[in-house]
Amino acid sequence: MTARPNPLIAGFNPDPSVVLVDGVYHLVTSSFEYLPGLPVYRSTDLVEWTHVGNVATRPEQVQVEGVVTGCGVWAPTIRHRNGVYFVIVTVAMSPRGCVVFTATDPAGPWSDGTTIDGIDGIDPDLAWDDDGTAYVTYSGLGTTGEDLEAHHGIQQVRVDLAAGRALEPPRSLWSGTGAMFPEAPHLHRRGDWWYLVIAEGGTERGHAVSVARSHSPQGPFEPCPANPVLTARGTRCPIQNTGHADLVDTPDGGSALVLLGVRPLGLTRAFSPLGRETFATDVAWVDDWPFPAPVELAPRPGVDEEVFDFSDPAALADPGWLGVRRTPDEVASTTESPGRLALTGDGSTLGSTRPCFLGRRQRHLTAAVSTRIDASRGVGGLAARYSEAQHVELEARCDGTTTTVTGRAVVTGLTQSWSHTFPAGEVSLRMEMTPPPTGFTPEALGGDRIRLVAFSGEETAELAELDGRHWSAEAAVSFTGRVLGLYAVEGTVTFAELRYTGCEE
Ligand code: 6LW
Repeated sequence: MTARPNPLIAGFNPDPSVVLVDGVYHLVTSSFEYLPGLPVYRSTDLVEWTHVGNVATRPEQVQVEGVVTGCGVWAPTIRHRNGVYFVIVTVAMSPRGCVVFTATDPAGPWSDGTTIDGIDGIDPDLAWDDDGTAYVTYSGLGTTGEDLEAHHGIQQVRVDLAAGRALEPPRSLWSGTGAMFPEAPHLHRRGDWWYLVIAEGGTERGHAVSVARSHSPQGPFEPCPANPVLTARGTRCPIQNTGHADLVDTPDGGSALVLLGVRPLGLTRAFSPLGRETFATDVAWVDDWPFPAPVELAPRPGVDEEVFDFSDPAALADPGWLGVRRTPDEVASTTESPGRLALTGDGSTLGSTRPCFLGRRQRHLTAAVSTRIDASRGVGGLAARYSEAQHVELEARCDGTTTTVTGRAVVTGLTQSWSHTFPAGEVSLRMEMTPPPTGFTPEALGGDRIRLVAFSGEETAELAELDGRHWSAEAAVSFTGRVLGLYAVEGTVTFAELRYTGCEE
C-alpha cells in the first residue's frame, strides 16, 4: 500500500473531521467566508482523497454574506447514524449559529440545515449514546467572540436534533491542562471508555491535543497523565501548530488522528503561505490512552498539474472552485462568451467583501498559476487572495491600442504597483511561488518568493518578485489560506483557461 502522505489534504483545509462508514472515509474542513462551504473529501484508504462535493452549495444554508473575514463556517464535525450523515458546525457571526445538516450521500445534496438553539459556543461535536440520546459537546467560547477571557471550557448539552434545541442547560466537562482556548472537542467511544479529544493553546504555535476519558459521555472526565499528547510547540518540526484533531480507525485496524497544522517557511519557520492544512498521524494505545506519533512531513511526490480549459462548459463543475461570500455560479459564466469564461465586474474590487472573484486553494509550496485574459471589454486579472486587506494581483486593462498589465501588492492598507504596456490583444498572466532560498540572507528569513510575470506574443514582462510573507497565515493573522483565482472589476473580461502546476521539490 502507498504510504500515507502528509499533508493529507493540502492547502487551506483546517479543522478536519472524519467519519468511517463501511470502509469509506469522508472528511470535512472549515470554509469561513468562502462559498460553497464545507468541502467533503472521500477516501477508501486514508491515502488518496477526492473532493466529492460541498455541504453548503446554497448560500442560504450558511448565510455568510455579512460575516467578518475569518468568521463564517468554523470547525465542522461529520458523523453517521442509521444511514444518515450529519455535519454539525458553527457559522460564526451569522444568524445560522450552531447548525446541523444531513445527507444520505456525503457528496450531496445536503439539507437546508437546522439551527440548534441553546448552544453559545463554537466547534460543536455530535455523539449518540446507546439509547439514541444525542449529545452536542462544544467549546464554551461565546459565538460573538467579544470576551475571549470569559471562556467556559468544554461544555455539553443533550439535544433534540429534529426540533433544533438543547434539552438542558450546558454542563462543563473539562478545560484541558490550563492552556488558553480549550476547543475542538470530539467525543469517541472505544471499548468501555468515552474519550474526549480537545485542542488547547490557541491555533497558532502553542496549539496542542489533550485527552480525557470517562465511562459516561457526560463525564466525569479523567485527564490523561501525559497531556498534551501531541504538540509541536517549541520544536523545529516542519509541521507546526498541530492540533484540532479527530480520531478514526485506519484500514489496518489501528487508529489515527486527522488534525490541522501549518508548514512555515524560512530560516526561522515564520511564514506559512498555504494556511492551515489537514495532516494525519498514527495513534498507539497504551493502558487505554491514545498516544499519537509525531506528525511527520511526507509530501506527495511528483508534479500535480490542473488545466481548466474554459471551452469545456463543464470546467466549472469541479467542486474546488470558490467564491468570496458568493457562489462561483453567481460570479462566472461559460455561456456569455462561447469558449471562454466570462467574469462581469460590478465595481467591487479585491478590497471589497464581495469581490467578483473565482478561485481555488493553493496546495503546493512550489506552484505556478496562469491564465490568458481578454480585457478588451473590461478590467480584471489573476490574484492570490488572503483577505480584502491582503492580496496580490496582475490586472489587465485595454484602451483599444494597448493592453496594460499592472502588478499590485496590497498589504493592510499599503499598496505598491508595477506596470507594463503591450500592444492590444490577449495577454498571459502568471504567478510563480517558490520556497525561499536557504542560507543566512534576508530572503531566507522571509516567506515564499512570488514572481509576477506577463506575456504577449514574444514579449515578456517580469513585473515584480515579492516576499510572500505578506500573504501568509501569520502576517494575515488568518484562519484561512491562500486562494488563487480570476477576477473582474468592471465591464466583462474573458479567460481562455486557468492552469495550476504544483510540486513539493
Ligand atoms: C476554530 C477553532 C480554531 O473554530 O479556530 O483551531 C477556529 N482553532 O477551533 C476556526 O478555525
